[in-house]
Amino acid sequence: MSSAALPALPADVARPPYDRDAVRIGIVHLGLGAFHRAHQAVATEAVLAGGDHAWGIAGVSLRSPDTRDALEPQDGLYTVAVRSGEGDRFQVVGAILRQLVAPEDPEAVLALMAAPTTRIVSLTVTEKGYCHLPATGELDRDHPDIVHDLANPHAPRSAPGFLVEALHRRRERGLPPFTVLSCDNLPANGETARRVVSAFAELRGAALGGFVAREVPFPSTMVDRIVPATTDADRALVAGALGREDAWPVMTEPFSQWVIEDRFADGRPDWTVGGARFVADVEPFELMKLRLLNGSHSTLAYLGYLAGHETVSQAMADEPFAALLAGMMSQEIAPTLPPLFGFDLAAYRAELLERFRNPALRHRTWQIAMDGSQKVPQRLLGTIRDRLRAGEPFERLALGLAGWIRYAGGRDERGGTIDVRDPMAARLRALTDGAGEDPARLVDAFLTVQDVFGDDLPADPRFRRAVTEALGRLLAVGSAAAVAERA
Ligand code: CS2
Repeated sequence: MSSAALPALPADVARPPYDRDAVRIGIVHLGLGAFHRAHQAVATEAVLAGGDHAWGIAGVSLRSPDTRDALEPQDGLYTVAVRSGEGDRFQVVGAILRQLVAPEDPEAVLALMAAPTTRIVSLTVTEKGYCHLPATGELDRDHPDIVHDLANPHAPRSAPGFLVEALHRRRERGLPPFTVLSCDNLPANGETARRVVSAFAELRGAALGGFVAREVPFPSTMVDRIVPATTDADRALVAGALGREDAWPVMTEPFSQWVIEDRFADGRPDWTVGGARFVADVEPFELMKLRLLNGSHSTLAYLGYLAGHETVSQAMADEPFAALLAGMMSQEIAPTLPPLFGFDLAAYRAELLERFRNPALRHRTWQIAMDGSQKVPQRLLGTIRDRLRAGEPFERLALGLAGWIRYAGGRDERGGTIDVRDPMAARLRALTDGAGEDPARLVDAFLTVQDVFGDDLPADPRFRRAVTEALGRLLAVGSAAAVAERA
């Protein structure tokens, strides 16, 4: 794949219809992963195709050079493969004009973020990239990257560290701030970003803290598109369809949704041409998506993995799993959601189940199971809190949560080791190791983790009872049977 190869691609492969040399970089994106490339970059591609050339993207990887190493030799071009039971569509995207690797050259990243032409800094750094305490959303001041960035403000490692140093430089130079656009799956993601960034700025000095609090907009967004990690089989599929190698294509579904609060410091692209929607308040959309989609996804990931299902669509083909999810959505989650005017929630739920069934995507349960400590609070615990407040049952949600506890113990149902990826993995493992196979002791041990559960849930006997009972069933009969009991 390269610019020179574009004219020779098969006719049905979409490609940039604009002159890439005429595009200026207006957006710096932190977190150059597959999700960004299949979501915001595709919407931005539509803006560029529409003739507004002020919004090219410079993509920054905060850790690994892998994406840059794959894309740079391809002139930043890559393929988006949209897959479903109906067939595949391919689009080569040109919106990402530069690729940077922050640890190699933090100064280059800061210089670009502080450039007058940069008007938006967007983020997909995953939940843990915010360096916050998941239970409260506050900056984790003891986080090693935060400690590092406070001592070395000119060579930061964390997203808050980069944002604050770049904003500091803009302020010194009398430039307007950029808009910080969080595109991560966090509740009130803009507000979460604002809290950690302004707390970090405040630690660097009251004047900088005040500037961030007063001048920098942090609109919230709801992002939705399923993007499983790319495999070698996917690369082979794309090479076959394009007649060229693409070192790192991204695989996704037809569905895509992006809802954005319309609060920008210095202009923005008209992402509506790429299907986005601008609203005054994103929160109801975010809650709906995080609770219905991600809450179900995580439930399916833990329970499905334990039952031996490798992918989401395999788990969905196991009827009790699909029934558990349908019941959880309609009876336990939907009643907690604020009404969204003109929105058909039942149709949305049905569509979600169809999306999870997509037979053309191989979305591994193990991938979704990652980083549970960072995901569970907004995906399951908020919903459970609302159910407790309303005095209503939540046994399916409790089973999903028990699935996480069982999974985090690191042993599957056949005694094999689970490769648990989570910033708290060692801590959680130690808790479960001490508690053996006794559900009550396991739950007691887990509920000491206030960073995840807060102090309210551990103090609620109804919560403790429901989770202990669910975990008891998981341990006694295994995941498949426990799911069938509650389906
Ligand atoms: C998934 C999400 O990996 C995960 O945790 O639940 O990435 C999910 O696919 C997206 O949020 C869909 O928009």
